Amino acid sequence: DDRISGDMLLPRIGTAERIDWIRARLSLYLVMGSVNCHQSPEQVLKQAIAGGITMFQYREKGKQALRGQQYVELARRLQDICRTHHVPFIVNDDLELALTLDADGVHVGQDDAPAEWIRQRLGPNKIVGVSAHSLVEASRAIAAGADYLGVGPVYPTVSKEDAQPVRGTEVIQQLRRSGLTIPVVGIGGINEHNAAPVIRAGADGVAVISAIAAADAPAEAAHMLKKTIVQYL
Ligand code: 3NM
Repeated sequence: DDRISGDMLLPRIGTAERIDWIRARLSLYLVMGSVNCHQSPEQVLKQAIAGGITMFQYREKGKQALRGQQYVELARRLQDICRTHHVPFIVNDDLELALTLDADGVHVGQDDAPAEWIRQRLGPNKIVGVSAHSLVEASRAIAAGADYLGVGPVYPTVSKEDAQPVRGTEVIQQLRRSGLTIPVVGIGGINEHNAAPVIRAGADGVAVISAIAAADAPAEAAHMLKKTIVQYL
């Protein structure tokens, strides 16, 4: 079935409509787990949606991360919220959870399961995102069937322990200069004050954790970020 997050229709893989659909939903991508939140994850997600996020990734990582039943139950609750508001719900690095929940897609890094495998197991009617840190990794991800790329870290981040060296907007520019048109989000240390160069470099949006999840007012934070992005898109 090609219906995702409740009743949205994901256009067929390989079509221009599919690419446009993904691109539009990358403009403000919230990535989050319970560890990143200063209030309940459900409250943060609801406020972030009210503030204008366009996609959500459940990323439950780190020493304090939920496990087992609690991990699955939080995922279900966040997925419900996403469905109600027609926001795609993507699972970070856990194909089995994505299949169990019938999530809208999976995002994998370079050290996770290969993107080819994820695409094969999910089929064409789900979203596959891949983290890429270079032109070579980007090209491989595209060949493997990625719908979009996450490129980072653009700026220093406190949210990922094993983050690669900071690359600024260089890799994003390089991808675009080399003619790659795949939808791209910049990630890593992005906030309303430094988002503009990411979009100007050729990204279709930004993915953030702390700028929204750790904000005192997530709705306000999302809204301010969205304003900046839309202005430069
Ligand atoms: N991936 P924040 S950086 C999850 O470079 C993640 O691929 C990165 O969190 C990458 O917005 C990162 O708080 C953390 O900096 C992003």
